[in-house]
Amino acid sequence: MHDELKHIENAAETEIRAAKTLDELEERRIQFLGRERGALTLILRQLKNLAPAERANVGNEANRLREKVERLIDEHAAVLRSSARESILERERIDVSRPGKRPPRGHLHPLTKLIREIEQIFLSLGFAVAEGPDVETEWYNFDALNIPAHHPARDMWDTFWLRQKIPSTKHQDPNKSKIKNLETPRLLLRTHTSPVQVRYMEKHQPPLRIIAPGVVYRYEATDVTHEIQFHQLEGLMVDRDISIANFRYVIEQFFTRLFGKAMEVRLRPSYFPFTEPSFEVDMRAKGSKGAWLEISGAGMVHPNVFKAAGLNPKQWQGFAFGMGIERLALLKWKIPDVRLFHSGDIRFLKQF
Ligand code: FA5
Repeated sequence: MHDELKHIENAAETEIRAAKTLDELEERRIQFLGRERGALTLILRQLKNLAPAERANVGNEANRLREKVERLIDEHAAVLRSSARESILERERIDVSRPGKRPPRGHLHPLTKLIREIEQIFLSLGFAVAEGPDVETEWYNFDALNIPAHHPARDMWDTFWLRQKIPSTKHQDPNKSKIKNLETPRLLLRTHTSPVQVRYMEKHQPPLRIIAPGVVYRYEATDVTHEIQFHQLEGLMVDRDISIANFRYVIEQFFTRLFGKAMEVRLRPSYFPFTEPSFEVDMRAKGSKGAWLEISGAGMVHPNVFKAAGLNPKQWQGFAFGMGIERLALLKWKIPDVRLFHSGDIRFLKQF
């Protein structure tokens, strides 16, 4: 019996430790401790055949061995469980440093990028950024800019007028009928960003330096350089002693920084009702013999505009300019057709 117990003990030690899974370990438990045919159980069953002294002796030894086998099983179960967890962790490991699958993402529209770049350049020159509404009144878009009703200069801007409900009268087509109720301003989609000049000067005392980028609308046929909806960049600088030389410097600085090379400008006499004198601004790379590109309208702020904004034209002087942002973009990126910007064509937009 002692030998048998010794044999079981040796077998238990090696075989329990050799179990590779919890299932195998359970088989080993049944093999040694199983109620029916467990090796140790069989020994304990034979105890009754032994002499009393021998019985106590072997009984003690067998119980000690059972405890040992139970302990071996528990210990090995713990080992198997923890390595099972490790293998699960290993299998399900997530390498957070691996490049992921990116969801497709859009990016800023090229015009938005360009406008932000323009704003940065002017901010660094000490200009603030101002805004005005897209739906404008006739007063700010025209009258305050020295373009009274019936003035032929109104023809310079083909206007989208807004149909309005006039209080206490029938529907009127504002293009055809005179509005008797002068309290109700006629509304339109602004044809240029110049109204922001007036709105800003009403609220701010000079000296002032602003740009006003924004969307404008014109009721005209589209082609490679004309859209019915496009962006303008308005600029305005007012102080006691501002001259065309100040304008030249600012605008040359702007083009030089925007195009990343030294640019020069040429001013040609022109006409705008809200500036006097007025000019068209042409530009080209400095020192180049290339063609001049017409890029902006500009001039010295007309005294009537100061008056409309509540400023004394004897006290203040300023320059203003207005240019098409799409036209700048066409030049900067050598794009052949302005209509691409609003086409929504992803193949075009992806290139920026
Ligand atoms: C004006 O709108 C004046 N308000 C500019 C100005 C401001 C002059 C301040 C003096 C002082 P004009 O109509 O020329 O001017 O338009 C200015 C620029 O807008 C043009 O030079 C051109 O670059 C751009 N532009 C005009 N029409 C269109 C169009 N249909 N599509 C795209 N860009 C246009």
